[in-house]
Amino acid sequence: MKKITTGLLSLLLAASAPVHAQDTTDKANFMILQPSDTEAAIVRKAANIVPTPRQLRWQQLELTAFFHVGVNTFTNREWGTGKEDPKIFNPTQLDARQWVRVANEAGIKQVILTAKHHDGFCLWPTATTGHSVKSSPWKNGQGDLMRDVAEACQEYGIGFGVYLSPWDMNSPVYGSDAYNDLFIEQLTELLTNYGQIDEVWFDGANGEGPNGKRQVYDFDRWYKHIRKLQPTATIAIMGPDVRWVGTETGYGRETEWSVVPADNLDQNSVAATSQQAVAFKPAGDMRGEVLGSREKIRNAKGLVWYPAETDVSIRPGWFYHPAEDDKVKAPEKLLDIYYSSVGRNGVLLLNIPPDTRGLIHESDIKALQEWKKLRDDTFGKNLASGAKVKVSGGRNKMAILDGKYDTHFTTKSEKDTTAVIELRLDGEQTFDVLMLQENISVGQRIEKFAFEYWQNGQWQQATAGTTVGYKRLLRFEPVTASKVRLRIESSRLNPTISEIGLYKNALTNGSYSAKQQQ
Ligand code: FUL
Repeated sequence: MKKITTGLLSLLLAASAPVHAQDTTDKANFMILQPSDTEAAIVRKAANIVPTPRQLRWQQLELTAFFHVGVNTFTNREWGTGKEDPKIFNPTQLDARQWVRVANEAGIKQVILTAKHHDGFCLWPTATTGHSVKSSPWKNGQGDLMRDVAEACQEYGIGFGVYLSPWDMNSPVYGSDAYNDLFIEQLTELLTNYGQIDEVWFDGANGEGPNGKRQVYDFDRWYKHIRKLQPTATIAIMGPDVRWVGTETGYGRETEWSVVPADNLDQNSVAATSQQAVAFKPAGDMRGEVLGSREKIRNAKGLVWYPAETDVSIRPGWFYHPAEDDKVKAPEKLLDIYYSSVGRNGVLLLNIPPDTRGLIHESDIKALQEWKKLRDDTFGKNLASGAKVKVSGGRNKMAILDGKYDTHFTTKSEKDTTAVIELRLDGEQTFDVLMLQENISVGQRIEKFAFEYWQNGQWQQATAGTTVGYKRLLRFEPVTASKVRLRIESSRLNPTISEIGLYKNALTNGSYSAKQQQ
């Protein structure tokens, strides 16, 4: 575990974040703050920072999966050494369609394959090294796991991403300029031979190679190359589009701003109009409690849309270990993680490691199926649908119940930064989950809200929160009422609400207490 943490710690030393062209309106993916900007001007800028199309697509996936597989699967290790004999890679029943089918049936919308982990073993028949599936007995050296997973994703209609470890314990050129060239070649193979690639995931680990040397990674060059070959792919973690949430527990922040300070935006980069042209390395700790509060943005030099991805494994380890077959996370735990990742303005990246047969193990399948059922049973019926909506003032109030993310309610003018939305429900309803969504293509704005129900002649608070973002889920003790209201108490500019949902958690005793136990 310590080693993993060390790997992620190095993210902070060299992470990169996005720079994209500013458009002619007052909306942009990033903004420079001027010394003359008043606090109000800074808050206004923050409220007008929006995701790029690739970030918006990624955010709407909500659920994504990792497949960690490689030589470690066969050595029963978490990190390899780079000295493994490729002959140990010998899954006898490998079926990538089964992996993707299991993920798809669990409602997962995109999967990421560890094409190369830190040990350097490549799961595709690369021309850059013999240390690959080509030298393994699997399919007599004729196999290509990238191809198998890519084809399965196409068949099931889900996204496909690639994890390529910058750290390579096997490559003889690691630690020299030649390695940066080799890495470019590996990217070229992965990004040109397998159709559309939707995410490129870079971990921050930077250890020693076979010569005892460390590599200076040429991230900027790699980003430009990825933008050229797969312009719609998000570059995650050690990349400009998606940030690591800061933990591997599956639990994101209660207050999660997708707009965060970027102190080293460079004026020349900002002037550039091409998305491919620029990238910068954000300074500072991206693991703090709240990253984008007014206090945090007040003294920033720039602001950028840099949303959080919450990665966690369904098992204690990232790779398959037989001893963990009975340690697969329970469906209830996965549900709690769902509330605390997707429900906290994040995208969940759930690792499901294939076993030595080359299959997703039965224990994992069972947990995923039951998790999906819990979500379906909870979210299948919006108890707010059919409600009569009354607002304190504003436009398009019925958009909050039309089931369409792209339409939203907002207040009359930019200056109206509070709102009350009252719902007269279709009769008395019992519920214990609130779902809120802001339309992030307009910006992330809500800073404080409370949700109340009418009982005994007065309003009582069911729950309250700070940020909403793309999606916010909040659990509370079951409430029975026919009238509820959302009070938006503070927003950076006119707030938007795309959707409101009220649900009854399928777990009658457990969901709320599970949350309390965290
Ligand atoms: C970490 C790696 O060191 C782990 O092995 C795993 O791949 C995880 C997702 O990222 O940094």
